[in-house]
Amino acid sequence: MHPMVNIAIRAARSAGNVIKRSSDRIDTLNITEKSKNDFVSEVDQQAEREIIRTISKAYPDHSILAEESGAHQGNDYQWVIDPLDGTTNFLRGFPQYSVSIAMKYRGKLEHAVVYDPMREEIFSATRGQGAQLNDRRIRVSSRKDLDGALLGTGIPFRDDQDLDSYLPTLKVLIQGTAGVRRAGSAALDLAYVAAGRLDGFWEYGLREWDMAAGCLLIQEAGGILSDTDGSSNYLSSGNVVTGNDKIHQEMLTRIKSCK
Ligand code: 2AM
Ligand code: CA
Repeated sequence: MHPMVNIAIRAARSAGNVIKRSSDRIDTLNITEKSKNDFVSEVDQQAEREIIRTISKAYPDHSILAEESGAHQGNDYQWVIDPLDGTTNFLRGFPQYSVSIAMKYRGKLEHAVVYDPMREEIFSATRGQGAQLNDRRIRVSSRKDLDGALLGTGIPFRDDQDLDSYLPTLKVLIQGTAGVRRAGSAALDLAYVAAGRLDGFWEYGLREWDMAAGCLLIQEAGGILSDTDGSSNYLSSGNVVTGNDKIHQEMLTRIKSCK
């Protein structure tokens, strides 16, 4: 395993410990609303500090982009961090959330870790080296079409998101599939596509820290990702559709038919 993945796993585990310790005292947490329905707690902030401390100790010159504290300028290596993806779930005791850490070198994704502290699952990948769940190699599903596929999505929750253009995509992607899940942690949803648990996933308006690690996991598990308009801008637009090549193509065709 690459030393940077080891550091990312160490950082994710220390954040996971903060999260697990706090999960039985949710009532006592300090919570603020970043924007309507978008929450942050002292746990997000403490978990992020743990991650940054671990990474900076190993790599003091690297840059960091983190959900709660923003950009810390350094060299061409940049760590993209979501300390607690699925905060709303966490704050309700709904056990579906994760820690997401990606490393980019000169803008290109090199390493990824998504950690589910509730299930002790570590999804990891290095560019060109494949993706793993704990010590086992993972692949995207081999399903040939949307008939019977299980899909994940994110339903808009912020006031500034365009629910009216999302809903038709939900309608066309429910038809003929085995169903659609809205689990609440985009990083974990993407990891589930990499592991073949979901056949595909789409969401609009994600931020880079929600997606970066999950996207590399999918690439390394043999999946395809694109923007919902078919371009390759998904990391900057935050609009993503993904699955194996056939599922991705069919999803994209149906999504485009909604325009
Ligand atoms: P966060 O917990 O790190 O903010 C998927 O929809 C993404 O949106 C999640 O990964 C989650 O990341 C973010 N999100 C923020 N508020 C949300 C909410 N009320 N419902 C669902 N997702 C939310
Ligand atoms: Ca997030």
